[in-house]
Amino acid sequence: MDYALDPQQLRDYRRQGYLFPLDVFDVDEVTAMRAALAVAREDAAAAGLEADLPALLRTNVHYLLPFVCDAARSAPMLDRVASILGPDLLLWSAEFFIKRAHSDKIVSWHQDLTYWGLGETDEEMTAWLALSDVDVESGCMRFVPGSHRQAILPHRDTFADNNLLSRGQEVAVEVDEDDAVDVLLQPGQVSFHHGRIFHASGPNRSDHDRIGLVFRFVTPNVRQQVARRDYAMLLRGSDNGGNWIHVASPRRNFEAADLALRERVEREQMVALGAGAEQEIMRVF
Ligand SMILES: O=C(O)CCC(=O)C(=O)O
Repeated sequence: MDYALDPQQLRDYRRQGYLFPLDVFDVDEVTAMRAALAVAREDAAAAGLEADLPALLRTNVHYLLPFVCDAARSAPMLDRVASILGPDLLLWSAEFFIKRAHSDKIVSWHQDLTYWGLGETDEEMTAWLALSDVDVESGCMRFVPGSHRQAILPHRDTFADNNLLSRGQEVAVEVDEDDAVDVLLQPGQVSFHHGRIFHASGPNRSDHDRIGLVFRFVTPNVRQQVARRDYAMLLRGSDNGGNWIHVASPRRNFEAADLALRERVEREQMVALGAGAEQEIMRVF
């Protein structure tokens, strides 16, 4: 079966800078992923990593958890991503955005590509997978249609404690929130968004955790321009361009060698992510 996007969906993505909802995983698959996340929590506790777990889940989790890579690599996901980015696909990052029930955590208005060191590329795209109901009450994302057509604009750091972004960064222009659309998703549905789209999300006022598993896909043409080098996992097709150091999928949760590799990668990526910041960046993204 081919899950490629149809021409109208492609036009919508190009015009709006996002596309949703896409039915990528069914209820059983979501249940299995929620169970795998629960096992990962237990494994982390058994390995003495409980205190580090929020940070380990928050960034570069594809170095640590096989089920995350399996989801990224699945045909229903990759066929759709390939419709937009082409046949050669790498995973640059995977991240959990979890807002606990009744949490005040928010994400300020920003453009993803601002601090990644990957330039203004059109060849990066995020797939945001809902592993819970995601609605306005639980703090869904909001997108400003068409804002991806702008360049990367200046951002200011807030370092606000309740902001899930590393620097609490927010785009330093007035965002007309009346223009924004709510990204409502059911478990198993995915939204795609362009790396320059203005987006944000509010607190979770619901009784359930809001869980997003986020994949940042790139093509071989994308290049790290600020840090000395960068790393990605080849998921489909080929990459002979030399822009990426290829990493393999983990075989088990939280293996010591994978934890060490992830730490090395994050130290290198920090050069781009922390550029110009007035405070040390504790979380990576
Ligand atoms: O999950 C959220 O609320 C925000 C996620 C986000 O900013 C992103 O995926 O780029």
